[in-house]
Amino acid sequence: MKNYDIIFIHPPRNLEYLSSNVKARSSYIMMPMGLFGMADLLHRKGFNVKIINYPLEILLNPDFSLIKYLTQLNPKVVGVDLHWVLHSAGGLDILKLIKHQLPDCFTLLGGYTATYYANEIMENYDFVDAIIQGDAEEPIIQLLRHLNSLERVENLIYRNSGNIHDNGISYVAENINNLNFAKVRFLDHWKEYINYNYEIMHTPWPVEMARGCPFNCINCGGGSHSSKIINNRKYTIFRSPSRVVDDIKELMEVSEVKGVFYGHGVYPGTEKYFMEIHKLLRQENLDLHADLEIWRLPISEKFLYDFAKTYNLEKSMIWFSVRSFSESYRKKFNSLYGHFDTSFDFSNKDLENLMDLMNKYQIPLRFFWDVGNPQETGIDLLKSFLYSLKLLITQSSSHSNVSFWSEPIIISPGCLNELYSDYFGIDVESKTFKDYVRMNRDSKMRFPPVDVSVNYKTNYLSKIGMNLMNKINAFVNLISVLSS
Ligand code: B12
Repeated sequence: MKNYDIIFIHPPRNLEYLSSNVKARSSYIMMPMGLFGMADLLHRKGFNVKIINYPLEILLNPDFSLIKYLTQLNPKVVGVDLHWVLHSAGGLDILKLIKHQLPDCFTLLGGYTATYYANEIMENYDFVDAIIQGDAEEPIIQLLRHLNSLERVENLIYRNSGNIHDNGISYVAENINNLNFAKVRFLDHWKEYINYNYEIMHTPWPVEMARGCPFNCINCGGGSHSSKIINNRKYTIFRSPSRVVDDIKELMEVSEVKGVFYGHGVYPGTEKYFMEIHKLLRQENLDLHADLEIWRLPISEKFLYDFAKTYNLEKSMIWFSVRSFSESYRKKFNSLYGHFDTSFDFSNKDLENLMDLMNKYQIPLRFFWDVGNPQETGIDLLKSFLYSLKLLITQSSSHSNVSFWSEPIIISPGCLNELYSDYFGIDVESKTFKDYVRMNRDSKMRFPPVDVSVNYKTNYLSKIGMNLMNKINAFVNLISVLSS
């Protein structure tokens, strides 16, 4: 008799360097928020479910034995998230170990990366029994009900008598209001997870707002075009403001959580949506801080005033990906690729207006900038760097709340840059899933950009040049963060 219907296991980046670097950001202790939604849904449908965060368990007890623990729990299905490609080596190794030691366990993968590379994974790793592709809420219920008739499970690709069968992606979630993302108790050691996630990732608790995205940022594997290709999603859906606030309230009641990271950005089309959330939060009188990304300018003064009125600003942060501080480069990008990706369509004057408003309402603002955008030359990088220095000097002398951050770009599976790399003048090193596995297995999981490298070169920039520039920019970032 099996005790658990399903155990979800969150993998680290790799197992090789885990014990020495488990507390490093790039061991990737953070789990996809969808796991909480699925665990709660399955519980409500009568299934016995639990989540184990493997890097967290090793952090708490270096002698933790997953196999011993699973033997006690005796699950029918073990589901590993392969959402972020950075978990590819760790995810595979955990499933391999489980299949080897507990051959009766049905081994499952899911998430964006597992979906994008589903065929390659099923062909090359026979210890993976199946993958749920795309949105997984309904398919995972179907899987637990029909483990002996897998042809009835939507979105599933699986093995049958040595052959691989793909049921195709027919389930695309249309209503996510029935999901809860605050049911932390399904995770072993959830209190420790909340604390370490904040301490290691510097990210408050993520809240689901939406599925999909209306934009096409060229490096994003979750944009409009990519979502169609990967998950068969043709439009963006939102949770109702009151359901988002229900989750936040519940989280604050059951845990010490005082901050959230909104999983969808603000842009002219979502200002009203966020302001409805803010109104409900103010009615509840919650002492909350929030991280929010601007996905497109302009953002109105009315919205920023509303944000400032709602949150504890000391720990809140609004992020904006400027990508490049060089105005002339952004113009060049816009003229070449603006019909796909409108994120470069703003002037330095727009940036200055944004900083003025942020300073007016004392909202901390962090710019995210990149090295290695398409058709970006050494001169473009220099201009971007010089503008960042100018900002650093002017902002720190006026004691403003503006800072910068950047990380080496790792091309996301299924993003425009990867799908149409020739068109963007990019030569991606990781062409297959196997390449990503190798890259992640080799990572010593130290602080980026120390051992995190870009995985491509461009028409104008070499990999070595981009890695060097990322390290130089990291100093500017650090000074800006310390002086903001
Ligand atoms: C919000 C968000 C975040 C938030 C919240 C993350 C979180 N905890 O979930 C923050 C800002 C913290 C974040 C961090 C990162 N993110 Co992010 N993020 C997003 C964003 C904008 C929306 C995601 C979302 O709302 N998902 C909805 C939730 C409910 O879905 P879900 O958690 O994925 O779960 C569903 C499925 O994936 C699947 N599933 C997931 N796990 C499993 C497991 C099993 C067994 C099964 C069957 C199914 C399954 O079923 C779930 C329900 O349908 C997307 C872009 C986009 N528009 O999609 C990028 C995106 C997903 N992120 C991305 C990346 C790269 C990252 C980082 C690695 C960036 C970095 N270098 O640090 C980190 C991850 C850090 C870590 N692991 O420690 C990439 C992933 C590309 C890829 N294939 O690898 C995306 C696509 C953006 C991009 N740049 O391309 N992210």
